[in-house]
Amino acid sequence: MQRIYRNIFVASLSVVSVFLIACQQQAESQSADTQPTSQTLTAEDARQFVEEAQQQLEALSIEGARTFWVYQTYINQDTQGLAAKVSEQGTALSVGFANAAAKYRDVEVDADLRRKLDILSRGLVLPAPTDVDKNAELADITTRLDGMYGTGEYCKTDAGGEQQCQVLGDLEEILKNSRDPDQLLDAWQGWRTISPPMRDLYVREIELANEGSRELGFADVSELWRSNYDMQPDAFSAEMDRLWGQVKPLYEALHCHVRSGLNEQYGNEIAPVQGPIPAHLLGNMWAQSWGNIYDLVAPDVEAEEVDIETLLLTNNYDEIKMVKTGEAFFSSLGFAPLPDTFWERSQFIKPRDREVVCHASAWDLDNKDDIRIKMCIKINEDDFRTIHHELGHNYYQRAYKDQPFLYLGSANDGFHEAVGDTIALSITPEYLQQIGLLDELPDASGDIGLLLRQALDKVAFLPFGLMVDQWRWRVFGGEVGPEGYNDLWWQLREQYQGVNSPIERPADAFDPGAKYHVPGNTPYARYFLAHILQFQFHRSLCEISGNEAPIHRCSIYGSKQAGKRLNAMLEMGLSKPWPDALEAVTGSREMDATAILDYFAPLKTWLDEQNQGRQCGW
Ligand code: X8Z
Ligand code: ZN
Repeated sequence: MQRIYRNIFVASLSVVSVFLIACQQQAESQSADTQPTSQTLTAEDARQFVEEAQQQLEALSIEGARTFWVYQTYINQDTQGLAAKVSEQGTALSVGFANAAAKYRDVEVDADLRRKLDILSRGLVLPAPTDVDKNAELADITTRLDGMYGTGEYCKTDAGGEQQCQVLGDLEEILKNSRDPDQLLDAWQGWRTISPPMRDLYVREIELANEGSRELGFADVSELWRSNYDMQPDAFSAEMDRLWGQVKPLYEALHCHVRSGLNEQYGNEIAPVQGPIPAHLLGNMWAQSWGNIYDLVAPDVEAEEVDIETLLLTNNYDEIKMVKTGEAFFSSLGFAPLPDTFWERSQFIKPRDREVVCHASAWDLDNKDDIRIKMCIKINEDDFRTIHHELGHNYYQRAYKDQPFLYLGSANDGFHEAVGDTIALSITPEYLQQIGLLDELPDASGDIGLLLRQALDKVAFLPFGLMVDQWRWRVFGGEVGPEGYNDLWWQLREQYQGVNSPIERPADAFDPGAKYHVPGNTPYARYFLAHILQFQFHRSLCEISGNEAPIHRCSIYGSKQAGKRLNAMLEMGLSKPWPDALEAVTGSREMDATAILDYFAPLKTWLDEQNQGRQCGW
């Protein structure tokens, strides 16, 4: 996660100080007493209001971000208390601004001012009710949930009677490397023991945030979240469905091939040849990307393998060198190097002696140059790619830093998630050779293997990227009560991903809570969009860079023209509707999945051949 505007909004308003209280009182007294009534409000009033809101938010954002940084890199009672406090104060202030912004609904203002007012009224992720006690309660819950995930571990007593605990990183290693179904199941189930205690807190959190959303004029949190895409909320849901419809046949072909490979490996008992795939067999804790089981489904052809993890290890890459390599890619496109403070202040490695949130994120602490990443890097391909992902956030943040405060964000949240991934699509064998990691280029017969490896991450992710918020939108909308949360989760997992739970889930299970973004309250539709957009960006940037090879073999490494075009989009920040930003890079104003389909076209042909005679679907 990066601190995009919506997150900054919460953090930025989340500031502990007398200063804040003064600001807050000022904001309240202004909206309550000194402001003219909505009948007499003018465009000039609106301009002044927005100006003042921006100033206050900007002033407060730094301390809020610092507090959350310290909390997430040093979780304990004290930092949790501090984080809850700033969250409480920040939400109160932001809700104040959102309510005040609504008063300008009927005032005639220019498009730029309207956009800023809209951002103020829709920018909260979890608005609290104006009631102070409820606001404090919500802040306490959100902070605790974040900490519960960060400190989660699975403990059991070993044969010698000793208590042994495993953290997420340990359990993920098992999911990635083990081919023993019992061990896989144990790790898979074990991680899910962290979340039952989250459920009641989550239920209350939603109650409070729905109430807060209603006060702001939204039906519920679902409508609020879906209203941030320069279109009507229902049109956005339909847009997601449309994009999914474009890629579904490709996903189904991949699913069919993978299920067959797993069946060969594990047999009918564990991995049935028909129906959904048990979720613990796919190499990833959430079955969201499947690259780690490439060996089980790889083509039979004799082509040299390009295994990035092996290349990193044999070339003695350490965590810092991995990040330096990511930075060098951006430099090759013409972006300025990262500041010294990035290297001094980032968290690259999991600290040994304290609890932290390991889930990767990118931060902008001062809305200017104090950009950082927070990761617990492991030397493997997933993390090499994630480093590029996080750096994409940082370079985006730096590119839009001169925008007004309310425009410090991406065109829509999917754009922020897509930038670093776009760069990582250029990690081709040729690029690896250029940077000295690979000696010999594989010939074209290796393309299918490379494409399959890529599809296991990118295509497999699509229905997961979609279903997480399908679940949350329904939960927020009250379509299902707490007793049905877990069943709905698995119903959607099966419907979209064709994946099921390997065992019956206990009555108190709350499996969504074992995925970071649920207790962390990060909207998830953004990742689905990013997985579509990154291929659109890649296709266009490849063209701009003069590439003539098939797009899956294209690397934009070293292309200043591509960098320039990308930067033109990045520096717009949130200042324009997203179709304008998309047009700046691609010339098109529509999100469109044909780019991902083009990229994987040779693989789709191959998968269809492999799947001949197999009964696909679930
Ligand atoms: O959360 C992330 C990034 C930080 S924004 C590491 N991602 C999603 C996830 O891990 O679930 C990137 C891909 C999807
Ligand atoms: Zn991200």
